[in-house]
Amino acid sequence: MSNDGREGILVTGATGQIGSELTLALRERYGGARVVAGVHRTQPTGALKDSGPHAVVDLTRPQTVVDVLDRYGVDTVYNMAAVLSAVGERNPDVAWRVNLDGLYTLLEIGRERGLKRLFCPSSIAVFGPDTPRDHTPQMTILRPKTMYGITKVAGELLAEYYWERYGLDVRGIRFPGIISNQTLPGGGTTDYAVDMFYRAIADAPYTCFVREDTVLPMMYMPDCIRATIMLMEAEGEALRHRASYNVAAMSFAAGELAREIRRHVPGFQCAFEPDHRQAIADSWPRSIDDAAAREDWGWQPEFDLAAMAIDMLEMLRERRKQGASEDVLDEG
Ligand code: AKB
Repeated sequence: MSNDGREGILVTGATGQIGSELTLALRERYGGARVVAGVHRTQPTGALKDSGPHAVVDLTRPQTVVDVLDRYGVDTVYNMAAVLSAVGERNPDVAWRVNLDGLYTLLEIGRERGLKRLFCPSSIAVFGPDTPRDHTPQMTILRPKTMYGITKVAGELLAEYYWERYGLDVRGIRFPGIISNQTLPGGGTTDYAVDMFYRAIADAPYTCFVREDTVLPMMYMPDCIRATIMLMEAEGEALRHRASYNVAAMSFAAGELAREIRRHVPGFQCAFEPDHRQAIADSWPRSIDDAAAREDWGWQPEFDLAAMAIDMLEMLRERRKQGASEDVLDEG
């Protein structure tokens, strides 16, 4: 497979929670002009707009993808467009179309046009209530109960099929809940972990939508970006899995996070009123065994709960001081 001198990179979902920071990190690493922010409904602003090109990419209209690949000589795609678990339960049809039909479109285009590499994130949502919940193994039962999880299991299998049948180099990670201070997540079950910080920093109380004793695997955004780039740059021969690597960084109960935040924001008040998302959280692992990622491509997280909380609060305080996104920081 030749890439004909192409070296452009496209990030779909580039204005989303992971996509926005990944695009900036890739531009920093490979040069701004090489990395195209693929946007759909939301236009890029600030650094995302100023540091490199952006273009409309709508995975339901394959020609928009092909046009961008041609125009920017793209040979590598990071597919960060996704409908997450909670929104996916409200709109299962949209979750299917975006997560699975969208992936299928990219895989087909990737095969036809000889893409060098394609990153397709998966999630701990591939696991379900029949999966062992502690130190969940790499190879285990995948019987999720959410449409989001179903699309992710099917996506992992599709990716593997395209690798084995067509040699398309598809790679992916089963992300835990991602905690970040730049772009808010949208519609996930693990969003409470981010919301809690934003409320604390605004001196506002928070009502958490899962029980205090709910333990889920989480990861701080810098680790998420580092893991993604590490896997994409890893030697292919070392990879025993394709689009399904377990990765872990930290696991904590929702109540533990509230207590950790309170160590730095003493007056922070957090109540716990579980809603429909509790059932989703209860069907996911409490902790993840990521030995395969550590062995195959040297994965090692840098942030635990204490280090992440300090950095999150520092970054959010800094942004608040600069008056940036006051409206977002104050959002209830
Ligand atoms: C969600 O909560 O849906 C996501 C995920 C774990 O994939 N953050």
